[in-house]
Amino acid sequence: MSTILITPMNSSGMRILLGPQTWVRCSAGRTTGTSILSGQQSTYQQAQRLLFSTSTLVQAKPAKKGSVAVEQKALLGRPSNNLKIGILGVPNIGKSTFFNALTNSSVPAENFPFCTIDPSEARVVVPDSRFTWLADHYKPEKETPAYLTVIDIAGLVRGAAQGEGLGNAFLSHVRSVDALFHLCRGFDDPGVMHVDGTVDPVRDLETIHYELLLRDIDWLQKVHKEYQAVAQKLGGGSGGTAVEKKKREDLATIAKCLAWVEDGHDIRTGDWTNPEIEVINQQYLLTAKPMIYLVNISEHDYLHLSKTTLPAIDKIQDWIDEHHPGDMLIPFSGSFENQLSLFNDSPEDKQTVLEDASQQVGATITSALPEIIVRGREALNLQQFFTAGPGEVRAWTTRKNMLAPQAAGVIHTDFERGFIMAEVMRMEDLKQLGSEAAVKAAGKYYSKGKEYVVEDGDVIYFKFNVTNNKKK
Ligand SMILES: Nc1nc2c(ncn2[C@@H]2O[C@H](COP(=O)(O)OP(=O)(O)OP(=O)(O)O)[C@@H](O)[C@H]2O)c(=O)[nH]1
Ligand SMILES: [Mg+2]
Repeated sequence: MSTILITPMNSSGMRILLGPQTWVRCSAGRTTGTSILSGQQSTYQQAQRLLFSTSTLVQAKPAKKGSVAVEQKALLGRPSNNLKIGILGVPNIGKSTFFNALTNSSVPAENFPFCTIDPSEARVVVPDSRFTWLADHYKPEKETPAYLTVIDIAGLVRGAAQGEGLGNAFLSHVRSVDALFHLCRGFDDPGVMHVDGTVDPVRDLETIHYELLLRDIDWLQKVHKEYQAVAQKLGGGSGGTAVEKKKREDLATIAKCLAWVEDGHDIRTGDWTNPEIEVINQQYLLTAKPMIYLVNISEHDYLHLSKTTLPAIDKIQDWIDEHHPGDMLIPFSGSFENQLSLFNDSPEDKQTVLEDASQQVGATITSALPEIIVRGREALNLQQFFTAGPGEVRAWTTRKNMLAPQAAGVIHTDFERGFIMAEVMRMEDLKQLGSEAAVKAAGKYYSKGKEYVVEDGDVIYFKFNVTNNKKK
């Protein structure tokens, strides 16, 4: 598990050290909890089988009568559990090299712009010490971890919103993903050409942001014009189709969004109400997508990151703080990760390489990729709950804020339809007390009803009745 050290920063937030070389800075209040990372790599079987237990239950206390329900904040983005993160950036900066190292793939990564045209997709196991613990504890026949789906997309150049480079095709690839690793080049190498002639990560970040923003402005202007025409046609009367009435109702939110982007802000940085978020989610706006910034630095800089500050990284961080406060920055080295990935089939050799590198520089060197995967999944607002038993330990992916019956529906639609209750153990209780029996004996095995919001890391057994007739 990686250590998280917090050192004071300026007024904009805190600097957080994630192991010796990966650091991120984020605004106060946006730091995440316990790291779920595990350094262990293993191969997992993918068969699916579920186990259910009948057990002594502790009934969860019902909410007090008259208590005020706290409204859950709606999430920007598609309401799906099958979300994808794309790799975004200007051409020829190491996006495909990063994709290959991250997903153990071998898509072309050559030294010319627009080497990538069609997007590539791959899945990568999400490292999670809780899953590893469950697998060690239950010693199941099958292990099915959580995955992150990553898409390598084509490079974007200035003017893309007007059709430059791959233009609209590229932007439709960005539209099809749910969050973005925004990669920029921080390494100097005269052998690797840059489309703008020089290495300047902040300029590159601005290029991309400007194009995404232009595209959203263009889109919202069209939608605004259309909704405005409908609203004028309907006036305040009761006429019009349901679709037209909805457009009239949504016009105010569209106007608010348009003003926001025309002012130079990303949609995701706005403070939107839940009904506004519902309207925004219908528009698939590019600047609504969560973004994690990755700076590809040289191997030398990466290895010495814990000992020196890099002006390039500070400049990027300042730019993020000013324009996109709260977004995360993670430095990594594409060439270092690429070399490490050659040892993916031999974890011992990989460990030796890391130990050698650590000895050489006098600091603990680790791969940045596990942290990047975990942060990418968090950016997608995905979390996992577990089912565990001797047959299978499995991580199930849900969006955050999901109610127990919906989470049960991720396993099978029958579970949602016939949901009776969820028997829930908290992972911390299970780890601390050592076994399911001990958790039950301690009165920490809870029975939760259909209003229960599933928490990240819950170990759940669903009870359901499939003899119910389907609702017509
Ligand atoms: N020196 C150095 N070269 C790198 C690094 N990462 C990638 N490269 C080189 O940069 C060139 C472009 O790499 P790609 O991974 O294809 O870049 P890309 O961003 O996917 O490029 P497009 O698909 O054309 O947009 C290749 O020659 C890589 O070997 C790095 O960390 N250091
Ligand atoms: Mg590429």
